[in-house]
Amino acid sequence: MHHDALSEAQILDGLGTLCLGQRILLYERVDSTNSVARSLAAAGEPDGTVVIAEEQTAGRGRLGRTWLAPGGTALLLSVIFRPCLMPERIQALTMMTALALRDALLLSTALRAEVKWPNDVLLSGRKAAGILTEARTMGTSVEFAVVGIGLNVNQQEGALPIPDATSVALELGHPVPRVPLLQTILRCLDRRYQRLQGGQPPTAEWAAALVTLGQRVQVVCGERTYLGLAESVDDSGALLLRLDDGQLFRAPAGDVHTAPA
Ligand code: BT5
Repeated sequence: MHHDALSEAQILDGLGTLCLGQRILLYERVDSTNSVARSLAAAGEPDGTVVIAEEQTAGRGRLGRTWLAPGGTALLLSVIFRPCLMPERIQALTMMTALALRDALLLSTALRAEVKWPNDVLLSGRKAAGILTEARTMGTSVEFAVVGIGLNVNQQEGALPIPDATSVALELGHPVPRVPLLQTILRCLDRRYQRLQGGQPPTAEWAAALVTLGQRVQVVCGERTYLGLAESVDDSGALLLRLDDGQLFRAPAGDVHTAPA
């Protein structure tokens, strides 16, 4: 197994970002970088702080699911944001992060990633990264948000938890050094965050990047399943599904599966 250790000094070397990674906190092992980042944010840690871990003992997905990655193989990080966003626009952070991951994968590995609604990044149709955005709101504003990124980098086949997952190394046929890839991700995120803070929402670009749109899909929202054509998304990140009876259904969150034609 390829193991290239991360170091704060290497990550900061020539980083050149405006906001992201002004502070980088690197841990060998934590329960979840999102949990660590949330506590730090609640204690006043500034916009752009990055929490990274080599290993998580309780990595989280949405809805109590787990995120699994063997130590030292993946990129597991959470970014603290203090965005000028209304709480109902918080998914803009997930959108910009998915786009930044796609940008960074193209720049740094030449792989062409796809974005799947609502929070996945795919390589060759398989899940290579997941994004978990959590926010604390105060009235009509977002006090802080934590955006967690789990990107499969150097995992080999047996090290992936589900058959539908892949890694950068599996796609390229060889492992890659994680530090330059991480730096590229932070730079791409930094640029997109500046744009978001400047008032430019990522929705149109995100919609254009989504493989989900135009597909006939099954959307699972809690206990219920809806079948229809994924028509568009709105600024809150919700999926607009054209049901077979012609009605438009708005799915604020959920999971999509390709449906038989
Ligand atoms: C996600 O949830 O995809 C968000 C994952 C975010 C993980 C990062 S790691 C750093 C930060 N700290 C945390 O504690 N979390 C964030 P969701 O869409 O609910 O998908 C979760 C599902 O993805 C699981 O139930 C598995 O089926 C699958 N999964 C778990 N580990 C995976 C992996 N390494 N690669 C691909 N799929 C995985």
